[in-house]
Amino acid sequence: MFEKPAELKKLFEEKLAGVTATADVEQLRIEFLGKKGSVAALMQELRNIPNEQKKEAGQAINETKQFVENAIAEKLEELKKLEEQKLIDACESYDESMPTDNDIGSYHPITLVRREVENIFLSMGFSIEDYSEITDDYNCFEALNIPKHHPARDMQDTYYLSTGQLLKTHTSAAQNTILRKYKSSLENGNPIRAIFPGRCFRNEKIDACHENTFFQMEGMMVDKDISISNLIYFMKTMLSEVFQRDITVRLRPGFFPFVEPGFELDIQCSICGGKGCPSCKDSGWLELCPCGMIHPNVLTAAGIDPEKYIGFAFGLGMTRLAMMRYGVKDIRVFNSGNLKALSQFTEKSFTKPEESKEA
Ligand code: FA5
Repeated sequence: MFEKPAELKKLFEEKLAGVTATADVEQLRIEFLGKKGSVAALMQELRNIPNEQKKEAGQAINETKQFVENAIAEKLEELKKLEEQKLIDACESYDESMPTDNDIGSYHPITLVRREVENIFLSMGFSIEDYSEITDDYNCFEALNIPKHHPARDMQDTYYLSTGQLLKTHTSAAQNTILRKYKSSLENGNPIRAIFPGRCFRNEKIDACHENTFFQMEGMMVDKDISISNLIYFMKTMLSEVFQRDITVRLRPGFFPFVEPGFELDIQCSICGGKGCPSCKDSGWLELCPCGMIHPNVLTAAGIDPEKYIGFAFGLGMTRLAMMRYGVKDIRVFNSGNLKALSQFTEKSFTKPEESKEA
């Protein structure tokens, strides 16, 4: 009877029980499953085993190998969850009732997050654009391939002024203006790379993750050879820079008349770690950054030839990003004017971008 697989399994179990960090799991994997690891060494020993025992010994080694593989995968999963929870708990350091010794005032958390995201996109060659909060039906809807009576308008009812103008419901309202601004530069061979943060307004039923006044940041890139891979790359880079760790996101199909194809990019709720809570409406996920490839009609509306040019656009929910970034459970805190709560966020994690204008 070839005892070594059972002995190896026992040794592995003892070592695994002492592992408390994901990095150590990798060490253990190399030790047991690596090319020069214990399981491979056991395989080598098969050569010296009498032929009639080879089959049984081979099976025992394979079973041990399988056991080690499964146990490592399970342990990794378990430790990842624990480590994530630790980060979440650390991010929950904000306490509304804490006294503040801040006599000189502080930046609003949305300003802090906005600057962080601006810095990230500046470093990737994007320009920062400004756009009015008051716009008109054409820019907010028509130029975005949302004609009158289109059902997509129902989701974005807003406040209308007596002039017929309206408060913008999304930062996409600036797309046509920005595309026109850079059209000739594009035709001279310079890709359009722009972000435009701004305040949006909607007739909204308010709850822990919906406000009637909130911030978004739109982004667009247009050139001759842009693909969905470019879009995903920029989204991933931005999120991992903001959170300084890998973030669990999911991409699913989403319909927006101004992109084709369109996606919903959701982020796992960092308040509950994906278990479900009021901040994410018990789903474990928060819609954060819808995106997609710019619809040809939108390019045409801006005088850009969709046969020659292609691009992506995204609409980042900045207020929700601030919730996730700082562990704020209720979106209403941001517009509350409660200085005790709002002055607890510090600016230590950003530097002011030169091109950015103060809100
Ligand atoms: C839009 O506003 C699209 N303009 C986004 C877009 C841009 C799609 C470019 C494709 C290409 P939506 O209504 O889902 O989509 O809002 C975008 C994000 O803004 C949401 O994911 C969410 O993070 C945030 N948001 C929307 N409504 C609210 C609200 N009432 N309160 C707080 N955040 C909100």
